[in-house]
This record gives sequence, structure tokens and C-alpha cells, in this order.
Amino acid sequence: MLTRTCHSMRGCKFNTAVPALFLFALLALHRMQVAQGVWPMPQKMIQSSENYPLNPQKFSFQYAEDSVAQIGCSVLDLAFKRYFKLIFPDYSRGNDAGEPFSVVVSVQSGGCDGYPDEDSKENYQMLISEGQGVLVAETVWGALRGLETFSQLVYQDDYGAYYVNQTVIVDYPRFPFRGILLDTSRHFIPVQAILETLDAMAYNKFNVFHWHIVDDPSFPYQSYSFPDLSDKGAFHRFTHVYTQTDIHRVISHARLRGIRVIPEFDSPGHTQSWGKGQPGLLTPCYNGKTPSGTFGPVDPTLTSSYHFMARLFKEVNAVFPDSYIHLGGDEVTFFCWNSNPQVQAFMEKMGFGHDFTKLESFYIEKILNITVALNKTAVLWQDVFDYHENIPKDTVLHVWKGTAQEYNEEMSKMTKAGYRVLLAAPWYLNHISYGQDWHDAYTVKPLNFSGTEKQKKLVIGGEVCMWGEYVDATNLMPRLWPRASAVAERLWSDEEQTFNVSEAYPRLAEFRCRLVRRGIQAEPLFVGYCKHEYQ
Ligand code: CP6
Repeated sequence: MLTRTCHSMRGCKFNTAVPALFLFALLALHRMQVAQGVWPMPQKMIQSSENYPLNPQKFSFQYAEDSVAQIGCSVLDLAFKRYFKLIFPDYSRGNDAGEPFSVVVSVQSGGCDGYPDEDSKENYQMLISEGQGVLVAETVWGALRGLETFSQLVYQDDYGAYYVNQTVIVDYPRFPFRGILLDTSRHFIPVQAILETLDAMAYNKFNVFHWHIVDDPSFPYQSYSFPDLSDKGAFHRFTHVYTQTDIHRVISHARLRGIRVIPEFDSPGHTQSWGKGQPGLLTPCYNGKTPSGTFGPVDPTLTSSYHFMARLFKEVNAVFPDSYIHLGGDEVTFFCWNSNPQVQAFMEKMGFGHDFTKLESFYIEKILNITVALNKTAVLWQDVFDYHENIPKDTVLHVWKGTAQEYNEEMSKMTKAGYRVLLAAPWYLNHISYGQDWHDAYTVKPLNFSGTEKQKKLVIGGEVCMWGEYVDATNLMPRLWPRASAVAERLWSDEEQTFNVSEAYPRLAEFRCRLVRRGIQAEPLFVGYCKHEYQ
């Protein structure tokens, strides 16, 4: 059992012999009531009605003696501070009567200084009993997930006193990749709003920020190799750009929450804004024999295009530590390529005939070679697979189109060919409709396609997309939350336990109030009120 070998607040020695203890506790708590308060629902959670008053003055987080992480581990030191504030939002109204309570954290392996990555283990176990909580995690990232869960277990009575119930949790994510895409090209999203989104992501146990940073309308990424790209291609070269400092802030804020940052530099289409600062990059469109003055996708016939992309990706590789990079490849239109005499000549020379998908494949292969040389895993939108099935097998494919039947067929095909896939198609939350449209997001079955167990294992997760045509910082938060929370539970929790919308409704409504109380402007699900309304 848990033993405490000293009584000072700092450096107390705890013995956290876990597996046996948890088994015992699970058995002991069997048949007690199941809790409501945690979103997304843990894999296994048992609570009893026995509760313990918490006194903020006598509450502490501590590192267990056997933990590889100790004081000085920035990820957890800072998380302890954040979670203290989140757990006790009105500190002064604490319960004077409460006994000392400490949450003892034991991390079993790995370091504190790295970045979360595709292999990061997020599993944790927690036992809350009289006077203490024990949180055991394989890595600091799992410890972060456990702290979030703990923060959601604490509640206040009508007098403001804090409590936590006797609880046992064994938890781990269903899918390793749980992402949110923000589009910062259609509208500039200030860094502050991105950081706030990362906070809300952590509350929902999302772990990937897919940064669709540039696109046709604007190029806000301030490149040190090619400053003209944002000087000429951003909405405004000073006020509507992400400087290197901004980007480091985003990456560091995300790291401290166990969130990966994957940048997308979408090409050869969706690159109109690139052309302003990089003359000669885009294909000039022709009107008969003369250039029309408009431009199409990146010019795939010029070696200069690939030199430029190689230098740009070398920089992106140095700036973004994640091993993934999103290369886009979606929605390439052939109209302009088709109009251009140099492109026509190149097509003939290469023997592509009139098949522009061959030209597009040629381009993507070259770009993939660049990122392979940088040791990055490429992510591509499904379009590339649809016209070109010979993509390197370690590429991740991103499904974004169609009805359930269509995306299921697509996933079936891709996984049959051996690719890892990400599902985004059912989760375009930039789309809105009247009523409770979180139901649609919630009742998706990501593994409902025909295929073997081996194929299903290739689904690494999914992503919420927030395309920016009609979204900026004024409406971002209510449009994302709590609808993205529905996706968070689908990607984290056991589908068997969490599929029924009427069972989920009261939990999600309560969680939404918790988000609101934490300062996230999450929209209401339906008629009702929160105990603490947004101010
Ligand atoms: N921008 C880019 C977009 C979209 C895509 N790529 C998009 C397409 C259709 C819908 C929503 C978004 N705006 N670069 C497709 C991946 Cl419905």
C-alpha cells in the first residue's frame, strides 16, 4: 500500500507501488457509482460517494521519490502552478476545515526537456483516497493528462467549499493523434488567440496543433530566409505576421501542454500569396499566346522552384521541432498549367501526355524527396493518393472529403495499401448549422470501414478542421468549443462507453460550463445555465 515516510511538505518520500495497488483498489471500489465529471471520459474510472474536503492552503502537488521527474522539471513545475489556479479559481473561499491533501506525481521514464512526439505515451493511473492522490504516468505527457483529469474531479458545494471523491482511474488515449487545424491565412489569428486555443486543447486532451499557417489569401509566416514572403504576402507586414519569436512562443506554450505543433506549407496549389514575395515561383497563366497577368500553382517545370522549396523547408525544419510536416497537395487546378506553353512543352518532354495528375505527382515526389532528406514524416491531403498511388509508405494521408460512405471507402483503400491515415472529413467545424450539431461530430465511428485489424491499427487518429474563411479571433472560440470537445471524446475515450448523445449531454453541458469558467468562450449546447456565468 501507499506509505508515507516523512511529514515535511517538500521532498516527502512516497512509495508508489502501483499495479498491485490499482488492481486492489479497482476491486475494492467495484459496484460503487460511476462518475460524471471528467471530459473526455477516462477509459476506466470508478468513484465512490466518499468525498474529501480540500483546503487550498493545505493542498500541494509533489513529486514522488521514485519519480524520474523531480523539482526543476519545467513541464510539471509549471503545470502544478497552472492546475492549482484552475482547481481553486476562487482561492479565498477555500474550506478552512479541510485536512492537508497532496497529489503525488510519479513519472516512470523519459525526460522533461523534450517535445511530445508521435510515440509519446499518455497513459496514467490515479488513485484518490483520504489525504492524497497518487498519479502515476509513464511520461511527463501522461502526467499532464492525469493532472487535467484531477482538476476536473474537484468540485465546489453551494458554499464554495472544494471536494474530491474517492476515485480510481486507469486511462490512456484510444488514438495517438488528436488534432485541431487552425487556418491563419484566410484571417490572421493573433498569437494570444492561438495560445488560448492551446489551453482549451489541453483541457480536452487534444495533442496536435496542425498549423495551416499560409494559403492563397495571405502569408503570415515571417521567414528569415525569405523575408519578402510575408513583407509582400501578409495582409500587413508588421501587424499581421508571425515573427520567429511568436512561433517559438506558440511551440513552447504547446510543449508545456503536451501538444505537438505541425506546420503546413501547402503546395503546389493554394499558394497565391507566395507569388507576391517570390516572383517566378508560380506558373504564369496564358491567354492564347500571351501571359494573362494571373498565376496558377507553383511552376513544377523550373529547377528554381525546387531550390526555393528546399531552402524554405530547411528553415521550416529548423524552426518546427516536430518530426511531421504537412505538405498539403490538395485541390490543384490544371487550368493554368494547361494554358502555359512552357508547361505544355515540359509535359511533352516528360511523356506525360495531357495527364496533369502526372505533372502534379512529379512535383509532389520532388517535394517529398526534400522532406525525406530532412528526416521528416510528410502528411498529405488525400488528393495526392487519389491520383497517385505510389507515395512512399511512411507518408501519412489525411482524409478530408466526402460522406461517411466515401471517407470510409477511402480509409479502407489507403490502409489496404499500408498507409497510416488521419480522419478529418466528418469534423469540419467551420461549418455550422442550427441545432445540436455536436451530435454529428460525436457519433462518428472512425474505424467503421471494411478492413482487417491490421488496417484499423493504421488509423492514427483524427483532426478537427477550422478553416478560416468566416472565422477570426472574434468567433473562433465559440465555433470550436464545445463542438471540438465532442471530437476530443471520440478520439480519446472508448467508443463502447461513449456513443449515446443523451448520456453525453449532461456531461458535455457541465464540461462546457467548466470551459466557460476557465475563460474559454465556449458556446451553449442548448437551453440552460452555468453556475458561474462568463463575465
Ligand atoms: N483550404 C485548403 C481549404 C480547404 C482545403 N484546403 C477546404 C476545402 C473544402 C472545404 C473546406 C476547406 N479552405 N488549403 C481542403 C483540404 Cl468544405
